[in-house]
Amino acid sequence: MQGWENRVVTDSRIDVDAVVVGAGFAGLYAQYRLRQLGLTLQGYEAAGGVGGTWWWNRYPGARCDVESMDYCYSFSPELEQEWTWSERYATQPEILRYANHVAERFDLCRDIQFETRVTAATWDESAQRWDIATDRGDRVSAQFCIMATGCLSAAKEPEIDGIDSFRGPTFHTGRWPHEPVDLGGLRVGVIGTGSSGIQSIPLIAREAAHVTVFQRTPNFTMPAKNAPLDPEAVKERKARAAEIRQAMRESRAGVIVPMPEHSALAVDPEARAAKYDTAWECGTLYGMVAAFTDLLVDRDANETAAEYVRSRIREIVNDPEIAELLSPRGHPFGTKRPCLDSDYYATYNRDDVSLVDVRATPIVEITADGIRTTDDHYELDAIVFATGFDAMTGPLLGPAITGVGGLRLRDKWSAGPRTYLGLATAGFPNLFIITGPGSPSVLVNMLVAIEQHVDWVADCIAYLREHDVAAIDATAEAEDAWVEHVNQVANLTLFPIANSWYVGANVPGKPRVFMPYIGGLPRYTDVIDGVAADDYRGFELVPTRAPAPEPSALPR
Ligand code: N01
Repeated sequence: MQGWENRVVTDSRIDVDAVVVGAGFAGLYAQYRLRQLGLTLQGYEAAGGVGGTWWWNRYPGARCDVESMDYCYSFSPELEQEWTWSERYATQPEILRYANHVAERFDLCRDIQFETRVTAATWDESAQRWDIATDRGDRVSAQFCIMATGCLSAAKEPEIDGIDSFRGPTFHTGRWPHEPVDLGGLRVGVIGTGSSGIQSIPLIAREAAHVTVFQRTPNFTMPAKNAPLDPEAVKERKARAAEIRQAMRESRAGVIVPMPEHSALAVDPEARAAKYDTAWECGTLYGMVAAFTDLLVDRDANETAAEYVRSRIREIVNDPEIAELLSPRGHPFGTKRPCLDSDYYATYNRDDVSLVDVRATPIVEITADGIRTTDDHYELDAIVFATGFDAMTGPLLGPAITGVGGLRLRDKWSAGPRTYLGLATAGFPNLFIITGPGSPSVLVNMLVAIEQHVDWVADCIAYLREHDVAAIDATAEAEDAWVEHVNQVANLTLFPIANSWYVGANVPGKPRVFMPYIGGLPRYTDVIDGVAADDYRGFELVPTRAPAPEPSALPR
């Protein structure tokens, strides 16, 4: 638990203007903005402190792959000036220190109850309010419910027989213990080669006696080129902070990336290779993707980038067979989220690291002392599950959310998430989602997306209060049109082809829907700002009822 004094609610029901679920970057900023409006608030957070994803993901090597000076709040120029990041890509402990600093500096925890999970939210039609319950027995009535629950916060263990029979310790990267974990001298198995696996494997390899990586799908990863920040560059950047922040908000992905001019197929092979060399060396997530105009929409153009990465893998990895196993061939470059790494491919040159292709020889079971595939049994002392998350919808469908007429969100979304603008879902009035499905969210710098959403929601609530509106609900027509638009834009790209968490492919039984909005921030900003300017077009606004007259004032 943090040292702050929290408001602990007893089992009697309390009334507040808004409940904010989550105390990650979205929840903290929501506390800040809504308090500014004079709202009474109750926050709930399942973790023991602030920071959201950075509170939970403490695995070795965890760091952000958006540059630290871009991956932080912009709402307070003073905060931006006083905080100085130490590295180009901040580590998890440094980001968590930042979250704690912000919380303390703006006194954001005074209305947050930690170690408390919201279990249910039920719309009370007669009161036009949400009735919210927690796993600690709290009951709260709130006019607004803000779901700041994150996109990648529902950790997912793999469905493997015998998972509970393993005698040694097991860890999930998204639920890493808070006490130090000593893997020294152990034979460690790692399942999963997404961002979490790719970041942690090189560090685990340095510590463990032997690492066996169980890879189902190789991913594209590029060198992060991480380094300490140059104090002069930091000074210069701070001097131009306002201008840069504005440019980030107006950019396609919430970070400033030089926009490409040419098709990958319109330049000769030498020019193309030179462009990819520069992108590879620049050490950013977006460099390669933005090298040419058509990498994410044209299969042949994409293949040039994919083959370039494979050629780099062959250069780095000594054993040609291992290099080939590490080379992604089943999905276009960039359509599963690419990664940034430090020494990932080179780690496979170590004698104490082995790679098992579990696409060719699937895992059959976890035994008391290891992992059995169709081909072999691997003896292990510890297992790390770097198996990802039930992304985007998982955190929203965890609590039982029930809207108008008893409609359950789980039923409404049984064929995939349906939202209006990624901010609201029809039939669930006054429920706002921060960076929800149908918004750019995970495709852009999350901090930019979070500030945009919280600002939009806060402005909306201010409008409702000014205009005596009790409830706001997306109309089914506006929602249908938005969902269709989100799908149409996604289908213009190569993204839906890949079995990624963007389409829910990593969760058995999850409906296959491309969840984020891929139209880019500028287009999205125009839409949501236009909706607000047009008195919340596409929403139905229910006026506050006049209070019931006093009995003495009733006509006799
Ligand atoms: O999860 P993932 P993650 N048997 O879903 C494999 C963000 N993030 O935690 O691809 C065998 O990407 C699975 O295989 P497959 C970032 O947005 C950011 O790594 O489904 N393997 C895959 O290889 C990222 O994209 C940062 O075939 C199994 C892996 O597990 C997102 O979080 C750092 C399996 C899961 O990869 C998620 O990343 C970390 C099974 N039964 C995360 N089940 C940074 O900012 C799953 N897999 C740097």
